[in-house]
Amino acid sequence: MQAEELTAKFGIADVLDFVETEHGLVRANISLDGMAGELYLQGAQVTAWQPPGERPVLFASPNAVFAPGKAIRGGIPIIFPWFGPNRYAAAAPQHGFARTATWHLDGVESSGSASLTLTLSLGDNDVGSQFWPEPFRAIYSVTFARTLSLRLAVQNSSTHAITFEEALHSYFAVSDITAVAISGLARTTYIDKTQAGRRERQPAALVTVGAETDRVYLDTPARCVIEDGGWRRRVVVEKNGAASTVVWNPWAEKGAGMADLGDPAWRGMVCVEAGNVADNEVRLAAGGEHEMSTAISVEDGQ
Ligand code: TA6
Repeated sequence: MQAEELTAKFGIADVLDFVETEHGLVRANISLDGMAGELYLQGAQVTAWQPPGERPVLFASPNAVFAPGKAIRGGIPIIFPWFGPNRYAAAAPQHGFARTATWHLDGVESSGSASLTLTLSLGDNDVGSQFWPEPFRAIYSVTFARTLSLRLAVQNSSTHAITFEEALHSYFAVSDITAVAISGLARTTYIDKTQAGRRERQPAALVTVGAETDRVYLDTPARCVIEDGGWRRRVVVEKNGAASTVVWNPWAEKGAGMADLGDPAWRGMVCVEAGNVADNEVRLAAGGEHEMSTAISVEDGQ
């Protein structure tokens, strides 16, 4: 559906409208009681969320590419149905097909000035992936409010069990990556992707970043808090149905080498992702439904 049709069908004056960008992507603009948000139908990707009186909470790369079929660098890409490179098909796109597919907007629910929920879906008919030819339906609901709430449900429409990985690959804006500490991962095991997947133990209570960091923390359903000493704020990431937590920053060399990120943009982001990855991948019975959700909120820091 085109932007005008979507605005006619779902638009709410001064709260929600849809635009088509110069590159042909459709974006929803949300404005609610001083809270601002954005979501692209491509990837059902939230690219902005800013509660009233707060700095932007989500990082959007100044060099991001907004083009059909291209992953957008920033916001909250949906990673599904595989995380990273596909273990069984080297030719498959990194991080699955959900983030570059165009999702359907199925519904909008508004509760006055308090919150606005968009519900989107994607099915096997929309993607027809040779790399993951499973009959499925994914339903994603995003609630923009003082808290940003995201819920991804996956339905197995086949007569056999399916297996998949998933993540809400959230990019958080930070004052500087060296001023950040992440709690909620102490004494857990992580897969270190900078060390060929070696498994390590997280010793310290707080995760800090002083070099390229690319870790899949296993069996970590607890909430995480990103303490930003520079902006004196805490970003709280609650998780449900998500057993893994991914922490990523490419650091200087890789960051500068990424055309859609660059230097010094890499300093202003940290990914803390709720997901089910590697050992925590989801095995879903025939006809079953799996749900994962995350809620992001901001508190004043020390
Ligand atoms: O979530 C961390 C990670 O898997 C890293 O390995 C890094 O590749 C990052 O995702 C970004 O991936 P992308 O395909 O968006 O460049």
